[in-house]
Amino acid sequence: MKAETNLSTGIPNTWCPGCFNFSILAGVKNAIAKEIAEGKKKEDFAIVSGIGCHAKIFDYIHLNGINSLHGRVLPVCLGMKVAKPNLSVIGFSGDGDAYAEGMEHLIHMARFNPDVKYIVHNNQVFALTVGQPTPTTELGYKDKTTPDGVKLMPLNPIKLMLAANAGFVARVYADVKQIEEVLREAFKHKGFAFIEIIQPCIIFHKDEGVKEKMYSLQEQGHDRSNWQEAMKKAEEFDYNNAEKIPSGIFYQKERATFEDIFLRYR
Ligand SMILES: Cc1ncc(C[n+]2csc(CCOP(=O)(O)OP(=O)(O)O)c2C)c(N)n1
Repeated sequence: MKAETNLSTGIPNTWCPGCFNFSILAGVKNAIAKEIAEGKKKEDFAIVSGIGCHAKIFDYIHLNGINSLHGRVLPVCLGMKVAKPNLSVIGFSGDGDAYAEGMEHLIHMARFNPDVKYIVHNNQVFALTVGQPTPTTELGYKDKTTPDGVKLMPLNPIKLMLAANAGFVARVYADVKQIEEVLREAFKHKGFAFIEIIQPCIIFHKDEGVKEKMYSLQEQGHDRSNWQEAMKKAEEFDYNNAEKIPSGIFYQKERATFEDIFLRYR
């Protein structure tokens, strides 16, 4: 509890009251506080955010880092790892940030495999700029920019990350406990960890039954070392409607990291 308190900045919070970003903040702080209680120091961590509602998380966690540009979270994370390979680097993006502007970085980071933990707050809209559709917005979603509704199939980032050879691929709901648990697992994983958080936006993209449809892969005995099974599970939710939505760790396998390959002779 004390360690968690130490992670607070005291900066007034400007998220909407009731925003699920509060749950993400609490889950992340709990996970980091536990790492600190087990011997890590605050100075061992660095955080990076992009631009958007999610990115304000940077202001509310008392750790070193860089509030970077829209879509450029991952190259900044990689730069940090190159400069200081022992830093525990956590990146935060929105779905617009990660899957639109920053998409090329995401694919290559999964391939490069630096030991970076990457959290995507997926509310299926560009929230800060008032609700335009992103690459994961469902068919038919309407806003002022898209009055006839979205006509393009959403991207499935879990499938994309699996195809790009990411070594740790997870999805959880914006629930404090789930976030804490999956981030703790990600910290144990040596390599790039992709964690998508399904985060309702209480203004532009409400939950609409998503939480009830989610079930735990781990409780169902899913074999996270099986890539084909992970792909099958990823297909259960295409970001439109679904009967049930898998959550937890889809896939995990360690391999040489970017640092192992390129920074060995330092
Ligand atoms: C290079 C660049 N392009 C566009 C913008 C405008 N912009 C600011 S926030 C934002 C939306 C962010 O959406 P998302 O990443 O999904 O985060 P959310 O606000 O939903 O948390 C956009 C498009 C910008 N700041 N910089």
